[in-house]
Amino acid sequence: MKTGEKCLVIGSGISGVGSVALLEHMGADVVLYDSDEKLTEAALREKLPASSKARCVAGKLPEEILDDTETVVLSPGVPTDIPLVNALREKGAAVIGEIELGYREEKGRVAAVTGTNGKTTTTTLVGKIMEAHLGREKVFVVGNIGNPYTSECLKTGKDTVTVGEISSFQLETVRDFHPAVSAILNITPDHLNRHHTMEAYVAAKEKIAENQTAEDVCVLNYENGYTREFGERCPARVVYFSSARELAEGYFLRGDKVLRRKAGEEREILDIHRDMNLVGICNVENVMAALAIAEGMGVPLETSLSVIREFRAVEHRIEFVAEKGGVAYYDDSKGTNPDAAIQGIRAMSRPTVLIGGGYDKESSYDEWIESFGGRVKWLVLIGQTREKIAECARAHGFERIRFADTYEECLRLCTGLAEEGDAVLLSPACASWGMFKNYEERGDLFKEYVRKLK
Ligand code: UMA
Repeated sequence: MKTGEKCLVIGSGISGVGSVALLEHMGADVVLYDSDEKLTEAALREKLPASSKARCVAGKLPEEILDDTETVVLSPGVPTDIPLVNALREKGAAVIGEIELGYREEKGRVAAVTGTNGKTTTTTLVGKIMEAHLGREKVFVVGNIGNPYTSECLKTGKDTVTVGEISSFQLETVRDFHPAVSAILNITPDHLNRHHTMEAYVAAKEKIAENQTAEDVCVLNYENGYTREFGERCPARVVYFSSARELAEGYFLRGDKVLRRKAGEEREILDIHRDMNLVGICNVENVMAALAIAEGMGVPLETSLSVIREFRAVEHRIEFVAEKGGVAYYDDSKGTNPDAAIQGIRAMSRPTVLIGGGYDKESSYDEWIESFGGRVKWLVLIGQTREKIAECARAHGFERIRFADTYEECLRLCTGLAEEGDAVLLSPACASWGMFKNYEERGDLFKEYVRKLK
């Protein structure tokens, strides 16, 4: 980046704020822009450090900025095909994302994890394994997990490792991003309102490996059609994992044991009950992926195993909250799409009162409803998607549905419906946007409510 380069950062969330600081450090002339008309110039300025000289613009972007901009840095939540971004592209501006910008200052090695579900658990676990291997000060865990890459990249050095949780929104705008080890955990329909087609969503996920070579590693799920097929044309050396069959090469499950086959040699790695504290087959897959990523990063197996044995559920991911009045409460607020929510239901061993509904990502709910089996006894619905889900549930013969207008009412309703020996599961199959700031806020309120119950 040349000194004085005219850069436009779109979005004033944590990615935008991180990008402005990094660009100013690089000597760029920066404009921070947010299209939210409710925001003001002063509100944007408040988000930046006092020393920042960035110009702040909210609402409509003046024409002269559009003409002057040389590089645009998009926050993940900004669609790449909106008229503003298209206009900037047509005027010759280079369009990159926040991850790409952070990567330009990366000096160490990178392990990057994507996938529709399991990203946060796997990224957190890999981060902890890398910390056990290298020491905490040598590891940075960044990306969709809630920590912008641009806020950490300047701290990297030759001997550091960055572990990134990278969403499809973030992958759309990478160019030179080149992890030593990448992983695509699974791909199932999600975010179709943003990517429009499944093909575009899959293509975004595959970009995680686009700059990799045969010297790099890409960890893929053999049991997902998209990722298995990608393995046949992936530029990196592929390591597969499978929870459903024995593989000639890779990590797989046999009974309760995870095994590794490599160059014809077979080794038992762990027992999923004795050595893991996480529940559900999805977590066995996440652990296998983490083992493969850590191996790719050169971590001795014993180090990975000692971390896995201690590792507990990530917050808001099928997290046990408390047992009150004989009812077990689970927070799976991170179940923000039907596939993730299916994993939540599968992990339940008690009759379950399920909380569903939220922001409409144009998902289809059929498979989620079909996964209820006999487990879900009541479905309590809230948010924008509640009618759509109810209609789908009824079409599948599931009638035990209740509606709530507020979150508070929904939680009270669940407590009333649950009997001793039941579970209440918050696993909405929808994003929280519109009702909450994010899924964390939705999960935190649930946990606060449960903890206050007598
Ligand atoms: N905005 C515009 N123009 C637009 C769209 C948005 O100006 O066209 C503005 C909004 O008014 C808002 C700002 O952009 O002020 C928000 O930017 P953002 O949505 O990119 O949010 P950040 O705070 O920067 O957080 C982002 C990720 N958010 C999204 O992808 C929606 C965070 O992932 C991520 O943790 C963070 O960067 C750091 O990397 C959250 C997420 O929901 C957890 N991710 C999705 C998911 O997991 O399903 C993909």
